[in-house]
Amino acid sequence: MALERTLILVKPDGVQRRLVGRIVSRIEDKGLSIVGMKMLQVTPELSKQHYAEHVAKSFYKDLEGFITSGPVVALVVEGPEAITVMRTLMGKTNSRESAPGTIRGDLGASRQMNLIHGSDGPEAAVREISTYFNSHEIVAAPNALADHLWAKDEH
Ligand code: D4T
Repeated sequence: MALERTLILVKPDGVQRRLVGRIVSRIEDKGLSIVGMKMLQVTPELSKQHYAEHVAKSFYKDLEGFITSGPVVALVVEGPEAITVMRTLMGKTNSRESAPGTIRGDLGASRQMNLIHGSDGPEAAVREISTYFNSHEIVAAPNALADHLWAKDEH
């Protein structure tokens, strides 16, 4: 099973609503490792880079206004199939449709203000991690609990 890294953002709504701790706790509760973490302000330039696939869409202007409206917390999260595990933990993009038990399903009710971003595949993860983090900001952190979280063939 692939050990993966994924780029996670707690979006400005999550920071303003004082949900950073609860969201980070849910990632830790799942057994995933945080190997990078910082707070930053997304600029319009960074937003266009991050949301390159959406720049031409009708909702982009509002999306840029939202993602640049306040600080975000960026994390690099590592674990077996971390990209898919995080997407499942986050829930569907539209928080009104996200299942209870997911971060968006439990804590939000908006499509745009959906609290958290997670890379949607391995290529996006590599690109997004290098967009937000320098290599020296990522810490190699062997998971001492791995043998209690996953079977040998799962990690
Ligand atoms: P991110 O990238 O923020 O984790 O979101 P998703 O991967 O879950 O969803 P996405 O790329 O389809 O959308 C990016 C971002 O745009 C917002 N959005 C989306 C919006 O404001 N209006 C819309 O109509 C859509 C489709 C929500 C997430």
